[in-house]
Amino acid sequence: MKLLLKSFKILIYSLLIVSTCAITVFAHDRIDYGQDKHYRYENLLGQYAQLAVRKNVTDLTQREKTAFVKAIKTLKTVIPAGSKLSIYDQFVAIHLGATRLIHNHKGHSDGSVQELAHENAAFFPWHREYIRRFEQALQAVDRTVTLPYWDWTDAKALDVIFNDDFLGSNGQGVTIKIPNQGNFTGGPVPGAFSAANGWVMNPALNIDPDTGISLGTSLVRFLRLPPASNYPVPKKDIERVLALNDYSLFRPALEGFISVDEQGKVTPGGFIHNYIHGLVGGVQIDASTTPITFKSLGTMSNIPSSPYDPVFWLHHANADRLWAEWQDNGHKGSDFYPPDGHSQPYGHNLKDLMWPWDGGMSNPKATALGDLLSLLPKFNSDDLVRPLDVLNHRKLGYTYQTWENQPRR
Ligand SMILES: [Cu+2]
Repeated sequence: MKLLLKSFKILIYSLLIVSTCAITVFAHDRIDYGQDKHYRYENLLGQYAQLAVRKNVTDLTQREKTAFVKAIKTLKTVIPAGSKLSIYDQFVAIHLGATRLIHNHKGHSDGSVQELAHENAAFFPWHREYIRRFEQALQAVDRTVTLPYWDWTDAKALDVIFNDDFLGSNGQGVTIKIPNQGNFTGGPVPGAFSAANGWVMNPALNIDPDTGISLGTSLVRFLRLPPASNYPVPKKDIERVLALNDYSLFRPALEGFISVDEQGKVTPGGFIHNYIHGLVGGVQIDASTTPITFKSLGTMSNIPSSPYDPVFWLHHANADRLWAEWQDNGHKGSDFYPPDGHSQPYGHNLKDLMWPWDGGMSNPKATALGDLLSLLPKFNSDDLVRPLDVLNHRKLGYTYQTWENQPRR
């Protein structure tokens, strides 16, 4: 009898737990999470997993800011066995490689330089995988750290991020005179991310791949240098992009190659994600060329090496958050992406493997990038990632805080 009672109790308890789980899963956007920014989430196998919660940078506590900077600086100093680069620099090398390598994919490559991570459909999937791996590297240093995101429509965010107590201020020491606009300052960043404090960039990786010219060893910012000086990004601009149903418009609109107005008229230009790269790094218009070209001055505006500015991770967490929001908002599943069948260059179709997680299927050939090939980290042959594999960010083990505090539209 006692035993029966005991099993009955256990049954009741498990029922209680199951019903709590059901509510929990149903309302997972509203669950409290502990101070370590993880909350329990029932995964597909019915087991609890911890989802890392990415917070708005303006909501970070001082302790969280300090932990984030400390973990980043640790990755900058730890050099894995057999590597010439620190873990942080390996991440930069991968980004640079993805922008400017020649890949020979068996059966479908013409041997030309390919962009694996930008300017096409894999922009969101590739960066989702890339920044998740970086977040996991940070968590190997300090398991409480998650990537904060930079909501570009948040006026406060700029001062919170570019502050001496976090990612450092604007650069200093260089004055640029812009006709009719005044004098603007930028240059090497002082503080925790200065070369004097150990933030020394590898000149072979901090490079303009178009010219092959190295951009030196210091983190450089020209914050809000005209013409890329408007901040914050208007909320309606983001909402208009989120309302686009077609991924082949949503992606270039958020990446920043087109803008789509209310009437659906498409204008080419540099907007949103691309614009923010310029807002931090600084770009100068060179009117002496036809067509007019833009010269990047700082680290963020030279996109191939831009992960050398630690704000890169916050910037891309936000791009990923907006993609996730678009997905949650009626665009779940794989129907929206280029299907298998090579309609796009290799790496951008739904079931293409994304270099460098392609099991060695591509044989990258360095172009003008010196010994980049010898610097790249090696990945296991079974470490394979396709756009299809990263469409559900929760399956990758993280979510965004936004949806817990704000009513969904
Ligand atoms: Cu990128």
